Amino acid sequence: MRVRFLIIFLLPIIFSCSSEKKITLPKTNITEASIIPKPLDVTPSDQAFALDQYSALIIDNDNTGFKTAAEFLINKINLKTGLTVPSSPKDDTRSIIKIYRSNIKSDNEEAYELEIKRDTIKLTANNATGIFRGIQTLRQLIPEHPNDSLANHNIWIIPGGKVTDEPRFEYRSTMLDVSRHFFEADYIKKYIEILAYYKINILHLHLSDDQGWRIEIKSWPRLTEFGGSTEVGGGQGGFYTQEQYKDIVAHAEAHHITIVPEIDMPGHTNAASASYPFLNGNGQKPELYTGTKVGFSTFDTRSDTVYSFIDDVIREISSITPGPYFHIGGDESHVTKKEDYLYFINRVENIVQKYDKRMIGWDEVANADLDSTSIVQFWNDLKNAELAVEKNLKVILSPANKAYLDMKYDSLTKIGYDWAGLIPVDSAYLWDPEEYLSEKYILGIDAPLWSETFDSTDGLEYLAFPRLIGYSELSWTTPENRDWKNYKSRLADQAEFLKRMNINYYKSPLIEWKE
Ligand code: TNX
Repeated sequence: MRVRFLIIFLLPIIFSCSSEKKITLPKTNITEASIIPKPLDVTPSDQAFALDQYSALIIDNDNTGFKTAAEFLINKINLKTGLTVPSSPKDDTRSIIKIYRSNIKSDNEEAYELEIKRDTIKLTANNATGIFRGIQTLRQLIPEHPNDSLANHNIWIIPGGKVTDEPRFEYRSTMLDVSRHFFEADYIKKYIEILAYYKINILHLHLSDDQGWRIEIKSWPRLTEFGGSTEVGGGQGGFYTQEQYKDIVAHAEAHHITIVPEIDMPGHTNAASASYPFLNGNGQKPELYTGTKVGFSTFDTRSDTVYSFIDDVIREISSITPGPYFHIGGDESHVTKKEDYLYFINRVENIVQKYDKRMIGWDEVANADLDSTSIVQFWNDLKNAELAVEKNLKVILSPANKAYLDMKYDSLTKIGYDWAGLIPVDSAYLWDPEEYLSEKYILGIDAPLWSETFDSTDGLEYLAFPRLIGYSELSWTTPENRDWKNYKSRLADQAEFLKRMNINYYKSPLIEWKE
């Protein structure tokens, strides 16, 4: 009995210890891997890669961006598997992840190629951003659980084959409203980490609204001291100091994500006017506002002092924002006369350009005589988006009835709105940007999360996930590569990652979650 046990159970283990190379890995199929967003092209091979304690990493490039990306990968592998992958081969190294620059065919800034073979993984791109995107694909290919029956140690089996990938759109964004309810900088940093995993490359922060001003402006301190002191429902609000904002920006940069700051004006400005009453020009001193109605406030659009205030705000924020964009809001200015509104948008556009930024505004701004570099963000009125196209401007798509993360999933959802409709997980995914405009005018997609209806990060995550994951695929993946049934099963496989990250996602009954 004993001898038999030895032969049957121990011999294979002894054998595998003495020559690990002989381990036969189970068959894999990379085309069935649950990568989101789905890559442009995936070709399978039958040689899987064994990630284990004998794996190492090599970067043949001293470009710091490449090194930082490689360190990021080593850290994420460690968090997921517990392995410490050395950054150069050792005597016992048997498999190698190689990261290097090569002139891959695509000239897309974010393109990468990933080749997975028995003993090597090669990740190549023209620049560090491409490498970083490719790293996310690799992370997603590492199984959550090791195989512990092949040898006397754990092995994470990565399916073999080749991935050639690049995004469809350059602007793949989500917006977070930190004005209606405030969310701390540390939380924003965690959020950024999740966005990066799904290759989202823009985080648009809605930093001011009627209910609160959330970014320190050194030349106008009452904006945050007073204007930031409350929020919807009367909570204590809050704001980011410039140091905290810089920290968010740096964390985003480390994840190859650009922060787009928004100061919403001339409407949605009650918190600013409550702090400095000259801004509204109507002689009244507004109270702080903790309700949810919109469209009642406006700046005085004919006052030079107001424009020098705006100059200060845009100058200070631009100086700590490395990204190319500045969002001026411009929506729902219901109490601003049309001619005043148009005049205002043009003057503010000039200020944005003076600080070397490219202006973005909600779709109403298309009615102004805009510079060809300015961008219109469609949310509500398709006529405005079409007007932008007539003017040859680029458009960001955020159709409220498809892409608003604050819409309820169904009638039972306890938080969120339904003014633009209910958005279950399938209809959030099942549309194409070209239903609205032809592709050449579309810069990308932004999925906004307005925060009137929740004050906790649990609420935030419940509305954002899993829909945001679908928007990442809509903005990265070509229409030919998108398919609801296929997406749905890849989404089901995200459950373990979301759980490990402690994300309070909505367990939509449309998905057979694999927890
Ligand atoms: C419309 S979208 C707004 C926001 C609200 C949102 C609520 C847009 C440009 N304006 O002020 O928070 O609806 O869903």
